[in-house]
Amino acid sequence: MKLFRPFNVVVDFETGNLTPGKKITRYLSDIQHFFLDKEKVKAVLAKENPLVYEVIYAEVPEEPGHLAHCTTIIYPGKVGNEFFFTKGHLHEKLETAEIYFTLKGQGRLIMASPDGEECEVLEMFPGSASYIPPSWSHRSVNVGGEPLIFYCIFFADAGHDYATIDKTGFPKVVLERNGEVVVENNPNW
Ligand code: M6P
Ligand code: ZN
Repeated sequence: MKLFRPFNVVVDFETGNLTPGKKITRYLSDIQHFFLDKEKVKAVLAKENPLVYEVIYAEVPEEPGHLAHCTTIIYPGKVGNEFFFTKGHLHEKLETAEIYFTLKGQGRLIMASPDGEECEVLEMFPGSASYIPPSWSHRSVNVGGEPLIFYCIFFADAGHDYATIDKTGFPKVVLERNGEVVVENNPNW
């Protein structure tokens, strides 16, 4: 039997950098269709295309038995009064759970059942370890003025299903109203 060799990666709690790792970047143009205020999105994109978040993955085989892990850095920002967030996804293997451990910043983790009938929102803060049970879609939102940085562990063969979220979005949205962070029903749901 060929053994996979143990290895370390190093996570910088301040910057979220994970080394060695493979980085993916998502800009506002990649997630523009999710934001509520279409006019505001257009206005921002006419001037610039801000980096919304980065994910840095440890290189692990996408095979049963392996645990994938990565850091995510969501930059602070809003479109209108709606905070920056990740695309969000279900796992192709619905029966797989995930854990998000927050290192820095303040966030909200929106989770929904596949049909969106159930929705829960957890706070993310340094030291919070959020459990995403099997079958729940998940999107994270930076509600603070600094980067939101968290470390994630999931089954390496879980897969990302974006198609469902692309069609429906999430049942809840996270907005700023009078300087407060509020969670509201998605009017387009
Ligand atoms: C977390 C994990 C990753 C995911 C990333 C960004 O780090 O859940 O698997 O890729 O968030 O989220 P998304 O893929 O929805 O853009
Ligand atoms: Zn996931």
